[in-house]
Amino acid sequence: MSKTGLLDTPFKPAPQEILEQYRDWLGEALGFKRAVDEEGNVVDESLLPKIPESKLVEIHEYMVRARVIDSWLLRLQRMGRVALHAPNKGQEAVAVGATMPLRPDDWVFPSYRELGAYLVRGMSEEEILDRALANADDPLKGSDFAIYGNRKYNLVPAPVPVGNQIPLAVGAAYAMRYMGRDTISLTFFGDGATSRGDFHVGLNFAGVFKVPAVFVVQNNQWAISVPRLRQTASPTIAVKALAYGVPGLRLDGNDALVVYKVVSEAADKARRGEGPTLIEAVTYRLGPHTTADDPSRYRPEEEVRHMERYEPLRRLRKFLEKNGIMTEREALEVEREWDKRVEEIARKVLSKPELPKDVFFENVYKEEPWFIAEERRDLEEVLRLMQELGLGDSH
Ligand SMILES: Cc1ncc(C[n+]2csc(CCOP(=O)(O)OP(=O)(O)O)c2C)c(N)n1
Ligand SMILES: [Mg+2]
Repeated sequence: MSKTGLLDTPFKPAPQEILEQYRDWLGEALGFKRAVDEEGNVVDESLLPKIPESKLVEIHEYMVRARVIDSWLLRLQRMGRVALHAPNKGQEAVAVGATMPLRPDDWVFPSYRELGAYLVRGMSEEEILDRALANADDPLKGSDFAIYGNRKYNLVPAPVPVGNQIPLAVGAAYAMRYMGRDTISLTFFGDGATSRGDFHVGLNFAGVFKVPAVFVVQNNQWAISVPRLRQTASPTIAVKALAYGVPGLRLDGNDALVVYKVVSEAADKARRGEGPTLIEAVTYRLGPHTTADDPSRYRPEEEVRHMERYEPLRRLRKFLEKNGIMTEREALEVEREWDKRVEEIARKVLSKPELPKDVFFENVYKEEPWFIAEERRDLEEVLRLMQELGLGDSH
């Protein structure tokens, strides 16, 4: 693709060079890339990543782990031990496929449906459950409005306000280049987030300053109860990037291999200083928006049944089996094994002590000011009183 400057020819059409570049971009933004179809058949050899079999087995294992921890979070929420969970089922290929090609020193800015990304970055199931239960080992010490994340893994805690991570990822990418590093940032967000100002602010800055960032849109067709067609009149989400001078492309987000391939190319490009890319990963949210949602009120069950045959784990397993890498039975064994392991972890995590009640006074000020000390004394007084009246425990 030719390198063109900004359009600086007022009162004239854009130069041929720009028109050609945009024609290419438009094709990609309206098209649809897929390496493996829902029956596990290779449909485009050129879109398969050139990675060893062991890497394919690893992709499968991470996707299994993401599905297993997701189901445990759901169970623990139903048991009343986890306050809220946003199910990931059906979107594991995007989270895993997009994070695996990154380097450990790259930065990941997830949304709230990327358990697979946390695992790939090195976070353990135990840490994820400690956080979800907000027990004494919770790395974020019970703080609300931040989901997981840990500096150890260059994994930024996901903000609850939709799309807030987009300008943060852009700023971090800009800072990395400013500091002369060749690290990049990758951020995940949903179709709904592309209607927020933060998306447009972030993309605009990224386009103007050619920051080393990769934007991965998990287009799962729904933003709570708002369907994709009510979200935007744009024919695709990818096409929105073009307005900011950023290439956008569209792919099958339930095909882990095409996600891996396209993200690794976008990451290399960003690393070489050739600017950002937006990738629209077309997928489907098989579960409810969160455990506080009842999707039967706004979407027909038949739609979900229909989309199940496209789900990413089934597809990868068919591909692995057809290529003699792993049988269906072996794949199910991997799942059973992880389910057993996570059950043990869940038992361990459930028996850990709670956070101390005054934990929210910590990590705010380096030195405690008088008014916090006063609030802390008030809390102690309330807790003492509650205990006297038999209204709570003694933490
Ligand atoms: C600024 C803001 N507005 C509204 C909400 C409530 N809310 C939480 S998730 C969500 C839908 C987001 O949809 P999408 O970006 O498609 O992500 P998905 O949940 O589908 O993964 C909304 C409206 C919020 N958290 N933040
Ligand atoms: Mg969505």
